[in-house]
Amino acid sequence: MESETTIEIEVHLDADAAATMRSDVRRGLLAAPKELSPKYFYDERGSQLFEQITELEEYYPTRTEREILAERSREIVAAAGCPATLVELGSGSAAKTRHLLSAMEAVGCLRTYVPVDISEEITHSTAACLVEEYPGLAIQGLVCDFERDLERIPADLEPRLIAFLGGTVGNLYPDQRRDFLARLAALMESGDRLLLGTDLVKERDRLELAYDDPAGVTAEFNKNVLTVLNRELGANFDPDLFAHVARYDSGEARMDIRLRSLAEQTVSLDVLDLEVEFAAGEEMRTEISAKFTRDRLEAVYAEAGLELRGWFTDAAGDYALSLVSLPGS
Ligand code: SAH
Ligand code: AVI
Repeated sequence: MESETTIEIEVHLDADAAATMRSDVRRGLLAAPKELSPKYFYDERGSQLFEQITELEEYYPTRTEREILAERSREIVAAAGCPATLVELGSGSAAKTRHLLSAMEAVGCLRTYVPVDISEEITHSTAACLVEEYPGLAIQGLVCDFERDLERIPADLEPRLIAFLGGTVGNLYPDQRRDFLARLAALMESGDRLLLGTDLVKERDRLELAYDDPAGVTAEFNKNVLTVLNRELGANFDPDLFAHVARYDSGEARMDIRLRSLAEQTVSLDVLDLEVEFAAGEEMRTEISAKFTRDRLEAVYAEAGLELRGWFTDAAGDYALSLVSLPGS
């Protein structure tokens, strides 16, 4: 790369984002059953806990996706038409993304990386590391809610490879996922490609262990959302009065992750001027994590106006990366 190394990070966690959090949490706590959005897991501590999860023996998705990227990134970059820009949704530490960036650098097409993440701390630290590792790389990061702010992704940097790794698309409900992918499709030009990481359907025992590790890291990650609400919304949740629950729902083909109240209790959220009752044993959903098959994904893409162009999986068939484009492009 001959261009100058630069970092620009726009932050869109403004008054509107705070208002969105207040209305999301109020709606979720007043719903029956109660529910919180997984996007609120990721404060600085939540991002650190997720990084610890990725290193657990039981949590196979990260290392499997890394293996596929390590082996196939050159092929993926070539199939994506050697793009100059890599946009990454939910970029986090971008640990595995290095394989794609290095493959782009090796063929001489890498110019710009656009990390898009709701966690400000991790986006700044990832950008600082990447400019050291890739001299000449221009970083144009966005700290925002990718559902709310998708249309802020720079449009003048095509052809782009838009990566959405880690299986994070599985944390969206089917209607959210359809709208999200259709909005992405509307932003894509014919030369753009989407690279989507998805966990695949497998035996219940492996799935449940991956989301309920014996060391309790996933339990701590799950309960961290309560600490976020305590800080951001003046709440008084006691994380010790909730238990982590992770069950596979084979009918819906998704992990269903909850917090179970260990006692009858009342929690107040001062900023919302709200008091919420929990019955002993009551469960509040904090995340779903959908598991897919190739057929189902083809239907998901078609419904959003997209087409599957490439399929990259590990030998055991545990995890897949899909290369997706607008139809016929
Ligand atoms: N891509 C990384 C991280 C996955 S963890 C990997 O594969 O390991 C999910 C990431 O998505 C976190 O970094 C989290 O902060 C981010 N995230 C979750 N919901 C988001 C949202 N609504 N908008 C933007 N980023 C979000
Ligand atoms: C970020 N996302 C894809 C993870 C997953 O596997 O659904 C989040 C996670 N939740 C518990 N463990 C990991």
